Amino acid sequence: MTKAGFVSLIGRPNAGKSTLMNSLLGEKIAMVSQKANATRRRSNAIVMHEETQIIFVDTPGLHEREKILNQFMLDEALKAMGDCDLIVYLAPVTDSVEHYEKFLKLNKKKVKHIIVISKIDQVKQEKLFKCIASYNQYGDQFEALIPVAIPKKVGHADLLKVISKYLPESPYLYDPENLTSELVRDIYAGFIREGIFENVSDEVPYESDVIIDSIDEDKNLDKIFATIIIEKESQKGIIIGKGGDSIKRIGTYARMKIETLSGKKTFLELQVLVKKGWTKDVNFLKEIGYDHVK
Ligand SMILES: Nc1nc2c(ncn2[C@@H]2O[C@H](COP(=O)(O)OP(=O)(O)OP(=O)(O)O)[C@@H](O)[C@H]2O)c(=O)[nH]1
Ligand SMILES: [Mg+2]
Repeated sequence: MTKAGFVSLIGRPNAGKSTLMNSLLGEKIAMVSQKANATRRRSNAIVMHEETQIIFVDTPGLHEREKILNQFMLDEALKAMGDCDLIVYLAPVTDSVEHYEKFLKLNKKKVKHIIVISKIDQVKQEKLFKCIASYNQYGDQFEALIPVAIPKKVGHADLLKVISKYLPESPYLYDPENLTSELVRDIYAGFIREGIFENVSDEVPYESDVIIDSIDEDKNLDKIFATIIIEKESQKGIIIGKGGDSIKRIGTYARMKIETLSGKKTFLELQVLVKKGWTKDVNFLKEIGYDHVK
């Protein structure tokens, strides 16, 4: 009998949720950034481990809700928490246990969870032991605690094994050949957003978004046309840069990620659109896919 189920990756911004999902899949499909609040919507990766199909659900980080978009992001995480077979609660080794206590309160349905401690490659062993000890006082709440160093894949095998143990017997829910059920256009939009996050500073990454206008696929070349939306006229100069160098960097960055995933040469054209106050415009947010904004 095979097993299958949904495993939500939950944790604070910057904990490493998207990095972990990509790493377990062995392909980069989710955007990642050194800057917090990178992920805005749920996305998934279908990982096969022996006879178990694990559908990881990446989520936006748990954070205070300030703007409409942040509320949407928090709701995305809460929905994923309540609607899965198992939660992986991810926390960097440097995080205080207080954040875990807050997570326990948010986990109203008391869905079973595993604690994963990330970034252990960045601290001495003594710090890791102290961290583990601080979670051990809640030993009756979680099923397992697994330290990981994601770039070196330390802890990955253990994690997959433990997750498999807690998933229900079930036929596979997706074709095991598939990497994800996400649309290619959403994955590519994420890569362009990552390009913005990694190449532009200040508030611009948080006040911008990406719409894929069209993808023309050919045997040897994919042509992708996309629009970067920004809030203010003054941000246009920042996105475009001197002589267009900034938008060129963003485009090259995203194109390389796209080509790695598709295995094809890609032509990517980016244009910029100023949409004043778009992050507060509920109708516009709905239009571009933030479907349950309020
Ligand atoms: N050294 C090291 N860096 C890590 C590890 N895990 C994640 N990172 C880095 O941490 C940063 C944040 O990673 P993300 O995967 O974007 O974090 P996230 O939890 O998805 O963040 P949000 O989408 O903002 O909620 C990136 O720069 C990663 O490269 C780890 O185990 N070790
Ligand atoms: Mg993320």
